[in-house]
Amino acid sequence: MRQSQLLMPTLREAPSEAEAASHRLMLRAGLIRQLAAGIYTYLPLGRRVLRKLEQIVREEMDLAGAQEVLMPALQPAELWQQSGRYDVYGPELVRLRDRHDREFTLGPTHEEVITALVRGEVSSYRQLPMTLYQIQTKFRDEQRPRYGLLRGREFLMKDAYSFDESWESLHRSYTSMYEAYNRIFTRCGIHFRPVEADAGSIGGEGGTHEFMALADIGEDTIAVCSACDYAANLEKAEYRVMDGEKSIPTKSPVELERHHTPGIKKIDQLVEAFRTGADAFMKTLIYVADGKPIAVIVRGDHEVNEIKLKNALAAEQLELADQETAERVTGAPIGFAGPIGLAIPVLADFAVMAMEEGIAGANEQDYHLAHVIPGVHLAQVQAGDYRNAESDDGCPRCEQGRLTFHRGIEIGHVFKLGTKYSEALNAKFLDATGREQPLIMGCYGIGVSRLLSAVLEQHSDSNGIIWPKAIAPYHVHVVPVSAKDQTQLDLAAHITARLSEAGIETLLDDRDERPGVKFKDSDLIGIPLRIVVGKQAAEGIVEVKRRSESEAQKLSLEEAIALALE
Ligand code: 9G3
Repeated sequence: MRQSQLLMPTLREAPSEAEAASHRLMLRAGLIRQLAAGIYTYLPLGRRVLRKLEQIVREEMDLAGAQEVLMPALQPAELWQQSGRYDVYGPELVRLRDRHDREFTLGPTHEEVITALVRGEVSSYRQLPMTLYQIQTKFRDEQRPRYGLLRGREFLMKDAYSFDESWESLHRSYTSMYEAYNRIFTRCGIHFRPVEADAGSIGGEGGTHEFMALADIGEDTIAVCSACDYAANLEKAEYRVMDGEKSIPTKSPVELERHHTPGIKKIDQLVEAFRTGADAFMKTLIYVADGKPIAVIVRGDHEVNEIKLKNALAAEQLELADQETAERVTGAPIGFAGPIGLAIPVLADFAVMAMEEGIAGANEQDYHLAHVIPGVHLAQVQAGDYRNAESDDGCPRCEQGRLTFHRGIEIGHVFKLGTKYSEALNAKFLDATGREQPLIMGCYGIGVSRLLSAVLEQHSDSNGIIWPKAIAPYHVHVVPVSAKDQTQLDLAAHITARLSEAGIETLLDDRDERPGVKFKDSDLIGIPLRIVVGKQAAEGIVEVKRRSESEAQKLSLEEAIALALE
């Protein structure tokens, strides 16, 4: 390809609103341009990379035995009403009406559509197991699209759906997808970790794993064991509850002490006032779960994990109580809430139950109580794991490991759905005994356009992009130094022709630009191998440099071509 013809508008600087490194690089290297918030056009270089990512996904899906389909983006609202999700999602679900005034959604995902399709086509266990997938544009009207392709409103997803006759068979389908994901992300050159995750809104009865690309810009936090392969999204991460933390110490009851603590509500104020550590306090938070107020207590130095709390309560909706509700149920402003004397259910984290005694709000404005003893004052509470795992907590799986925390970008998510959608949409099959059973489903997503951002978050330096070879937009960048020196231009053209004939994707910088501009652009767009044709062109000597290395080497024409063909 001749660069003088290529639509590749590089920029010296990225617009200030681009915060993520990958977003800045995509704009500067001319990979994408924004049409509207969270909505992008892929320019030729970006499209070439996206296509290579798609192709890796497609190859591994096909190898895993999945069959490619392509479903519509326009989905009749009736399907979402049958699955009960039409009213669950708010403005994030794009809704529209057709010319006959019938309601449709622009698909954010395709559980309903694929289940309705299979309902009509699969009727016997002999047709199972079956996994279908597509690579298709999804629409989610995010409130805050940001970081370029990391969180867009229109994006490319590979979504696969498996159909099995039994849970054992689903486990095999799930494992097959899980292993394919490991191969896909490895081939894309991504540093990633599969982690145990929470099923979230999609529901489903089985396990679920997320694939996290390690990157500081990532919105997710994962806990990783230093010794074994345990890794989990912080939403779900467990930790080894130290032996002591399960048993409630039997401390002889002493009188509760009322302390006047005017306006002292925050843990750091309490630490100051009582001259003790945050771990000496019992922090009481009031939540509303499906409309009912509940109190949860965690140690002062811990944070409530709302996903764990919601799962423990089997609640559909969970949110912090507002000031008015908190005052009504505790008799005191937020900050003076405590576990004693509440008429609502109280849940206490194991670490609180393991305290000999603690200081807690007195449920009275400007007062706290010392010598709250779990064995005495919290005997009726529901003890459980309601806190976030902390760095350096013990690993829940192995004896000696410690948890470390990392930021991650969710690039894949696999779910065991069970029969949630097949029952809602009446997708059944006749089993080997002739009985009608609901199909057992799994669903498996990869953010293909998000992958592009994840790769750039991990593969760049101060000069620009460093593409992994498998997904680079071109393999070799041929750069004649002087656009006026016919010898250099001829040799550069010759090299480009030789490589192209050999199937090497080659970009020739035939622009009439100063050498400095050419080299800056070459470093920016990050093509893995550069062949510079300069002063020694007449002697057939060129300079070859890998984008991933700092040193260049002088080679003969044939050596350079041989290297490029490797
Ligand atoms: C919606 C909207 C946003 C959504 C969903 C539905 C996320 C929704 C979860 C999934 C689950 C899996 C198949 C591929 C893998 C992920 N955001 N999810 O269901 F209506 Cl507006 O999409 N789907």
